[in-house]
Amino acid sequence: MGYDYDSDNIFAKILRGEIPNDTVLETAHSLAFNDIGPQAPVHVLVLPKGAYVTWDHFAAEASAEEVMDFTRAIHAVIEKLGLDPASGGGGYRLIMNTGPDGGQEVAHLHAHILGGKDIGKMVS
Ligand code: DGP
Repeated sequence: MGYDYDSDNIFAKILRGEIPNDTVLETAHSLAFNDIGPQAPVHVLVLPKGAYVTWDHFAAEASAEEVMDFTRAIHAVIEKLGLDPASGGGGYRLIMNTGPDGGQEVAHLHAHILGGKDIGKMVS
């Protein structure tokens, strides 16, 4: 088994500039853009630019600089869109669908940030 990255996936094409995206934020190692089929008023995807299939792949093999950049990029999107309750925002949900049981469709690690309204509870 192991981590087998397919560079033909749609987010790899977006990162190479072959497919356009609605960029929210870009850092040295991460890119954030609006989801093509938003499930909430705010639905942003945040990707590390490196070739990582899943969160596990990233956590195991990314450099400390990439991990910090990705973490701070997610935070920067949350701040930019005014979602952080500590800054007066209404909150948000952060999701990483992983593998077939987790419903992951695109095999390049991405975090979903959902918010902009009360989106209810998923896990109690
Ligand atoms: P997941 O199921 O976690 O792999 O989420 C994949 C998400 O990617 C899904 O919410 C739809 C979104 N998506 C798929 N193709 C594109 C695209 O070409 N552009 C953008 N912006 N989003 C896309």
